[in-house]
Amino acid sequence: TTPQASPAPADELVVKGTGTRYNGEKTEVNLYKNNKGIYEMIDYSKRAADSPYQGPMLQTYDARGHEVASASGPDHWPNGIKTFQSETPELGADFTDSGAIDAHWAAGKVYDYYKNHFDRNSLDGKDGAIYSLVGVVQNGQPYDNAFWDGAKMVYGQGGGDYRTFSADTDVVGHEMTHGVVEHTANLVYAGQSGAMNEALADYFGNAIDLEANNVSMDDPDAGLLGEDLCTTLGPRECALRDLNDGATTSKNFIGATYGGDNGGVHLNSTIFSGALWDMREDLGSDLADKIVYRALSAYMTPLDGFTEGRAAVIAAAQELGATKAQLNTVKRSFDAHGIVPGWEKALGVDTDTILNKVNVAGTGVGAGGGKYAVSNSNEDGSEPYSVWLGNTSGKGQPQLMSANNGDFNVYANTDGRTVVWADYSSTGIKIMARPVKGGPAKVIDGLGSNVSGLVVDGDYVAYTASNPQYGVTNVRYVNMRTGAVGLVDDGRPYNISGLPSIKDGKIAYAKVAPDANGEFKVGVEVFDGATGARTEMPTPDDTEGIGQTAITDDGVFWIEDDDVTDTGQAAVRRADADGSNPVTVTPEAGEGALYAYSLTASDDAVSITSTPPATWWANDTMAKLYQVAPDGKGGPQRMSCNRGEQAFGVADEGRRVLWLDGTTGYTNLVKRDRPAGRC
Ligand code: ASN
Ligand code: ZN
Repeated sequence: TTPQASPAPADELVVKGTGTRYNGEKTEVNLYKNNKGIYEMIDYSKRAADSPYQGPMLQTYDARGHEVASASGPDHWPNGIKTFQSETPELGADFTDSGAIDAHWAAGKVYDYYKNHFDRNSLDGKDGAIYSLVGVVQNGQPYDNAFWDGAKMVYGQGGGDYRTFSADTDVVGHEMTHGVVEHTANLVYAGQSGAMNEALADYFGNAIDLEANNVSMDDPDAGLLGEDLCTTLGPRECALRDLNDGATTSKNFIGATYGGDNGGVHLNSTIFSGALWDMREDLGSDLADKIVYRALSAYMTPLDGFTEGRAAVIAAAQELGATKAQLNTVKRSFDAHGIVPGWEKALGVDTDTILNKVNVAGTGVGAGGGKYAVSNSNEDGSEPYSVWLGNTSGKGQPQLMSANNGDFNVYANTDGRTVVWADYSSTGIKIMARPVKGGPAKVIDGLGSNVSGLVVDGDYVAYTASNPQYGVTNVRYVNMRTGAVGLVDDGRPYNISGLPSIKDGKIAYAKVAPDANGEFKVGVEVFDGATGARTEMPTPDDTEGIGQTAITDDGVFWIEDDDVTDTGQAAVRRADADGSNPVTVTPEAGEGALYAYSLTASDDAVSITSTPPATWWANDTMAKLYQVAPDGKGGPQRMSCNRGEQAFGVADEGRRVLWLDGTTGYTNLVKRDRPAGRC
């Protein structure tokens, strides 16, 4: 836990030390000489003499070699770390190379900026102590990042191409501004409000960098964030972001779901910060900074989106007496970045929203029999997940199915009669089932670790779990009526099975198993719960990979990758449940080929998630849903023309599909009842 700020022993509270910054500049730093005569990186100078509070304001800790996990979160503090210490007030190369000088010096500059411009007393506005932990690592390796964890700044040690992340004043300003944001508007760190949180951290981070280092707004690199972090790359190549990148909502808004950068908080921040930075260029730094700070501290609220953010800045400008011309400049800055009321409408979303802001990562959506089941969290995704059930039509109110027990309730699925999910707690994983019509939730199985991929139909539930006996994963099934449990592939040594689907007591799954010659073969199999029989589906002997399966009254479907030399395309194939009548639903190459990544099917349609190869985030290369007839006739059509990420598609009945959609910057559960066609 956070150490208490101890009242200072009557030694020398403020001693001027000297050191050298990463950029070679000699600088003064405030040190504290303790009663053993040691100089510590503690700065007592910042607090006003008449402050009712006591103790050190700024403390910079030597966290070199400590794991980032031990340092992140207000309740985590690495074991036994101490402030940086020296026997003399002249701090040598070690203090430079560790990033200690820059961290300590810059923290003082950030404090001064907020105090001098806005009379703000520290990050919390209440003279709260400021802790900087410098030099953490990740799994013993360089950690190329920095963050505000709700109570302190933590800087990664860097290494190779990167310096320790305190090396750039804008990064220090950015992280400390997260602290200011938390104690003012408290913008929720997800989706659009999260991108604004990031934008404000970048805006003030850069403003502070320019002031502290005497750089003018006219400098072509003034809008770069993190440009000084690199050991070899120049500023432009090194920078993490550029507030002058000209990003707009219409061209550049990345519709990632919560699983991607909390819904694009960094990916979309320069749209908002770019508008603020334009304003700063046109109004001058003094007025612009006052307006932005006033907007942040008096007008913005936690769930604001870009449009509310614009309104907050305009309101602050008005309150501060901006002229009509200045107000027009403010509006023009937002206009130029596409931040205008109703901008999301122009995205042309063609889906029905079933649930708003489903802030969960990695735990999909289930559907069947007209019902959906999905995990949900709170506004910033920080709360344990609970399972909700609702109608896929969108009518009526969703119901809470899992206990509010502090566990992570995940991988929910339903056939319209029963809801199943996995309850992850600190003591283990339970497989839960609860009737849709009412009645308590029951534990139906309790074995396994790494549980995922739950499916349910009628009496049967199947899921993937680690099999401790052979250290592999297998599909396990439960017959809820008889209580029978087992592994679909019988748990034979070295058999691996996964990606299950289920219909009328038949479970389809992908498997890897040695053949008679001991050679490993991948394939698809169907296990019949009633007879115990296993039927192989017709896949080529030399297939390279099998993906998700689906089973319906119509047959068995699977993803099949026969060529690993292409750019990642994969075919979708089907056969009757007895393995006969194989059909290529979508091919691996040529017209209609998809980057098939996942699959879901009803009796009327097969819906395929396609994920083209990508080296960076772009709407075009994020997951998209396609739908095709079970026999492949007519070829695949786009399910929806929404331009953002379409993740965790799940078929209900008919042609209806639900999925998590990130297009608007919020992770919404959406549906369509038929494909959109061509986009
Ligand atoms: N440096 C990042 C930031 O402060 C760390 C993070 O992703 N939270 O935004
Ligand atoms: Zn940030």
